[in-house]
Amino acid sequence: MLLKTTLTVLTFGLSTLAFAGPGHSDDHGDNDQASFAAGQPGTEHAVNRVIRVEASDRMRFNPDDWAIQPGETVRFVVANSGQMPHEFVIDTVQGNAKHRDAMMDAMAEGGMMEHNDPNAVSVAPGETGELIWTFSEKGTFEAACNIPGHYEAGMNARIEVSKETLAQNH
Ligand SMILES: [Cu+2]
Repeated sequence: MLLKTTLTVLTFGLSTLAFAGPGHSDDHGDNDQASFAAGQPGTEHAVNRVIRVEASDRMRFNPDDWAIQPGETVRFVVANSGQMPHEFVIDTVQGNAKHRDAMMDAMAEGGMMEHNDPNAVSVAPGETGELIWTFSEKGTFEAACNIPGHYEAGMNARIEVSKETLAQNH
């Protein structure tokens, strides 16, 4: 399992090198398209809503259920009130499951995984992190803490992106 993952990463890296030619320098070889089904990273000036979230050692996000309109750009302000690190990753349910598998592999190799993904923010104990995200697609997504054991203990939040919330505001 571990070996297979390493080989996959190696192979992928090599093929990216092989196909990276002039004009393709902006191609992010390590970005998994599926992980962006929930939308895309948002820009500061596009923010039209701020959502404050508490991440606690009770393995909960509070609140943990959001209704969002398609096209909204949200600044998530994630405050870690606990004594252990937490993270906040916006993805599909399947995307977060894949992310947890990758984290388990990284841990098995003896290290923690660094989170540079644009759909994720890691928050140290007592700190506050921010993530700006544009929800361009309708659907049901989730915010998850994929640190081993946390999601399973309940550290996830539902994000419903639908036009119905838009209708309610008009
Ligand atoms: Cu956590």
